[in-house]
Formats: sequence, structure tokens, C-alpha cells
Amino acid sequence: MSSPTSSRHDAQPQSRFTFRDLRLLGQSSVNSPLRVITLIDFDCFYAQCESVRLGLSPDQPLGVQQFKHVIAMNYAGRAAGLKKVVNAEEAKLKCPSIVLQHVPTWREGDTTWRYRDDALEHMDIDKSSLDYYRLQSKKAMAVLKQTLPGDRQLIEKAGIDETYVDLSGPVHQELLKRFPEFVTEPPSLDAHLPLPIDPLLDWSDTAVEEDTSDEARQHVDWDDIALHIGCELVKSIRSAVQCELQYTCSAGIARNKVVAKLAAGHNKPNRQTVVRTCGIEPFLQQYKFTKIRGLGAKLGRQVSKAFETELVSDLLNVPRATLASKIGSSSAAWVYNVIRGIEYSEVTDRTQLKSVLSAKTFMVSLQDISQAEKWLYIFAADIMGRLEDLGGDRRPKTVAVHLQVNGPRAPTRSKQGPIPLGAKLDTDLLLKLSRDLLLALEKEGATWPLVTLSVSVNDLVDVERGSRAVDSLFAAAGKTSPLPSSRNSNGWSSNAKVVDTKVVETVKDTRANPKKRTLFDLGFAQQGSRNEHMSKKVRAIDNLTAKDEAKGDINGSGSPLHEDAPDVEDGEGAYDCPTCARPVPASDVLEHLDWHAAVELSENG
Ligand code: DCP
Ligand code: MG
Repeated sequence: MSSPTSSRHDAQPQSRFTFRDLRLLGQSSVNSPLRVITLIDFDCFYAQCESVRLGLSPDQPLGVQQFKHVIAMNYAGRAAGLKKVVNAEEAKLKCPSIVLQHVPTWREGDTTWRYRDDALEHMDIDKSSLDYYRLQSKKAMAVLKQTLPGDRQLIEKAGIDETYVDLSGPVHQELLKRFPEFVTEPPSLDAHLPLPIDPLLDWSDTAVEEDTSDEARQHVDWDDIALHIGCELVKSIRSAVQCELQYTCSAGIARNKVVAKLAAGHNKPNRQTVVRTCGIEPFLQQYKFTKIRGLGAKLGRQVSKAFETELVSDLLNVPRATLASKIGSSSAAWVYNVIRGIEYSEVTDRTQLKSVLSAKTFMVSLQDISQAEKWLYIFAADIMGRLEDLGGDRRPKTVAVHLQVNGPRAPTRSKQGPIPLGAKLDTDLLLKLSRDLLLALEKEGATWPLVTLSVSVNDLVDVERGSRAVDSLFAAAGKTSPLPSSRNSNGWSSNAKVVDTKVVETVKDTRANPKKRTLFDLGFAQQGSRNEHMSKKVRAIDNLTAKDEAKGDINGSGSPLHEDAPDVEDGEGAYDCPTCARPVPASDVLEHLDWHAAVELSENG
């Protein structure tokens, strides 16, 4: 696409967009109707990682196995009739030539994760590790950052293999380069832009969703040009990733996150899809509204129950007031807009993860601290890897050890303590703190033989907040007595002593109250609390955005305040467990499947 614009003094028809819209684009404001957002999602991610690592052709069917399940299937396997998530035996039966590669595992007594041929036979002493895929994900992120122009990059990692990028800033820069007349001060921000002249857009690298009427096709405006530049950027990112890492990915490009996300999955694999503004409504009408982010769980179920449909097309006929009478006015306002493709959530690099858990259920119970220590090391190393994966921006405030002695339905005993703020957080520190907590638990009640053991780090805060807290801790310590430096009764140094004195204990007796959660439910319990936290955070971020923009909008014109996005709900963005069909958050999938494996072993043994 290359075309000059007409002068604004010409009697040319005007654009729908104003200089203000253009300026807001440059500010990556959610209020710019010219906004360009992409979601980039790797194709069959773990399967590609393995295929490339093993030097296999993408045409060779390959599945990534975790004990009895295949959790990622490449597209050659899918072409052979296999689903993305399937039972490993069934995969072999249906496609005998398939390569099934087991995920790497940690093994009791070993100090690192590895690929092992005998993981399936060692479900009792192995624990799956995601580290290799996290590493690949990090490499891909580095390529993305190198390729994306501009120093103010707005990137949100939404999962191990999917990333939102707000391309508005880079697109604005490129627009000014290509149409330098926009650099000059406009007569007024409310003046309409001139329409682009001869705007022939070549979309050949991209699948286009649009209103297919001729009028809409011909009516190209600056939103299309912005999206087109966005597509060029996404193409260059995808090419760079493929060139440097050999991974293919798909992408959606649209004016907001909701539409970009749906578009990314619309033409998989290895294809990008743009949804022109004129194409948003027809595009969304192909989908069930339960596929829309925010409507995937409780709210979506509530709406489909109230209106006895899951189709966007049906819901479009429902007046806003009727929606409000069934689901409340605030949710109704958001739902009414989102099914029409109107959505304003920000691309934010803030992570909402609240805690990280590493757990193991033992078939042969652990007998003493020396056996448990080997697992505490594995948990500590696993947790540190996952914290690093958050970019080192989040630091937990507390660590907790949980255990069960009398079987999986028995009470869970837990002990929690602070992670000293001044201390360097590494595997050794986590091991030391968790060992100390386990010893304290041992002193206080029956601990051996031990059936389940887990370590969680909790209350993750942004590192800057943590650093402020470090300062205040040191200040307080200076005024009062210094931290004890002697070793405590367990032989650990002052850090562990702090834990001893501030320990918080919880004992959950699930027999007394069947509604309480056991450690077996912990994956779900954690999911609940994380999502609760996430909801608040999402609200906070949204409020901030709306407020900030109302205050700081250019020339104080005031921007519309948008309806709050609904709470991010349980099950939202989660994977359905192939065994129990319950939604499991991506970060807990491995723990959860390991847990099933352990239960199965215990039931059969
Ligand atoms: N994953 C998992 N357990 C599941 C589903 C997925 O561990 N039940 C992992 C394996 C996937 C990765 O998460 O490779 C990314 O999930 P996606 O949903 O993006 O699936 P894929 O990337 O495998 O396939 P697609 O090409 O459809 O994106
Ligand atoms: Mg994927």
C-alpha cells in the first residue's frame, strides 16, 4: 500500500476519524478507534518444541505425552484424526507411526529435570517439568521484542504460548513516516482526517474477515490502513520467530483483545487473520458467545441459561434492558458491547499470578526428613524456574509447606512463614525455609509416613513494592533489635529463625467439614484464589485506565468511561482436564495431571 493523502483543503470526502483519534493511537489509548492489537499464539506449542528439538519434519505426527495422556498434538497428528488432547494408547492405536515424546521430569533424588525414556514406568517417583517449554517461550519472547520497533513496547504474556501486543504505538510511528503531512499541527483535534487516496491494500499474507458487500470493501479508511500496517508488523515477528527458532505461530489482528484472540485461532496453523472493523459483527456472529473471553465460564453460563442460546447472533436481538433485567446492569452493559466487538481492555504486562505451587503425591510414602528433603529441593528448583518465568518482576512474601499423612482424604497440615525481604531469593533459600517449616510441622504432630507434600510461595507482589518493603524492614530493624544471627534449634541461620517466630499454621480437617478443601483439591483451590485476586486486579487496572484517561486525555477533551470488564472467572482461559473434564489453569495443568496419575496408581495398587 502506498498512497499520498489528499490535502485537507480539497473537497475530498472525509475520513470517519479525527486528528484526535490519530493522536490517541500514538498514545496507545484504549479509546482510539484506530487501535491495533494482536494476539500471537504458537501452533501446537509443546509438540513443535519437541519436533524441532528432535530434528523431525513437521509432517511426522508427534504428540507430547505426560504419563498416560497426550497433552499436545502436532498438526500432522491432527490430520491423522487425532485430537489436541488424547489418551496416549488411543493415539498409538489410531496412528501407529506417531512419535510420542514424554515431557521432561524431575525424579526423586535427582537434582535436575531431564528427558527420560522410562518416565511412564516411574509415575510414582517422577514429577513433570515444563522448564524446556518455558525456555522456548522465553526465547520466542526475546525475538518478538527484538523485532518489534519502538522502545515503549506494550506486551502481555497471556500464557506459555500466547502473547498480546498493543501495536498502536509502532503503527502510529509508521503512519507518520508514510504520511508526513500528519506530523504538522492540525487545525483542530476535532477536524476529520482526509480520506486516504487510492488505498489499495494488499492483504495477501493475511486472511481477511470483512463485510463482503462491495461498498464496505471499497470504503477503506485509516482504521484499515492502521490494521494493515499492524499485519505487516505481525508478519515480520512471525517470520523472525520461524527463522530463528523454527516455530510457526498464528495471529489475530483487530482493534481489541477479544476480537484479536478469536481471530488468532480462526485460521490455524501458521496463518494470521485480520478482522477489519467493518467485519467485526459478521465475524463474531460465527461464534458461540461462550468462546469470548469473559463469557467462557459463569457469566456465559448465566447468559445462555437466561436466553436459552449460546449464539452471538441470537443474543444480538436482545435489548440492553432485557439483558440488564437478567444479569444486572453492569454485566449487561459489558456483554451488550462485547458481542458487538466493542471492548476496551488494556494490554498490560502486569502479571496477576498470586501464588505458585509445586506438589507431589507419593505412592510409597516418605519416611523421614532426609527423603522429604530431596523433594523439597525439587519443589524449590521448580518454583524458582516458574518465578523466573514471570520475568523476575514478582517476589513472593511467604512460603508454605503442606502435608498429608493419612491418605489423600485426610486432614492437610500446613505451615507458612515469611520470606525474609533482605535475603536473596534462590533455590537454596526456598529449600532452607521449607525444610524449616517441615521440621516445625514434624515437632508438632504426626508427620511420617507422609503421603502428599507440597510447597507453595504466596502473596506475590511486584518487585518495586517488595523493594520499598525491604527499605522499611531495614529501617525498622535498625530502630529495634537486630535479627538474631545465631543458628536456631534446627541448625538453620537467622532467616529461618524469622520464619520460626512468625509462622502461621493452618490445619484443615476435611472430615469435620466435607465442604472444606483437601490438599487434593489444592490445584482448584489455588485457582479460585488466584482468580479472585485476578478479578480485583483486573477491576483495579480497568478503573485506573478509565480514570487516567478521563484525567489525562489530550486537550482535556474527556474520554468515555467504559463499562468494567466482568471478573475473570474460574475456568476462564483454562484447559479442560482430559481425565476429569474440569477446567485447570494452564499453570497448574502438569501438577493436576501428575495428581491424577498418582491417584490412579494408588487405586490400582
Ligand atoms: N497444554 C497442556 N494441557 C492441556 C492443553 C494444553 O499442558 N490440556 C499445553 C500444551 C500446549 C500448550 O499448553 O502445547 C499451549 O496450549 P494451546 O491451547 O495453545 O494448544 P497448542 O499450542 O498445543 O495448539 P494450538 O495450535 O491449537 O494453539
Ligand atoms: Mg497454541
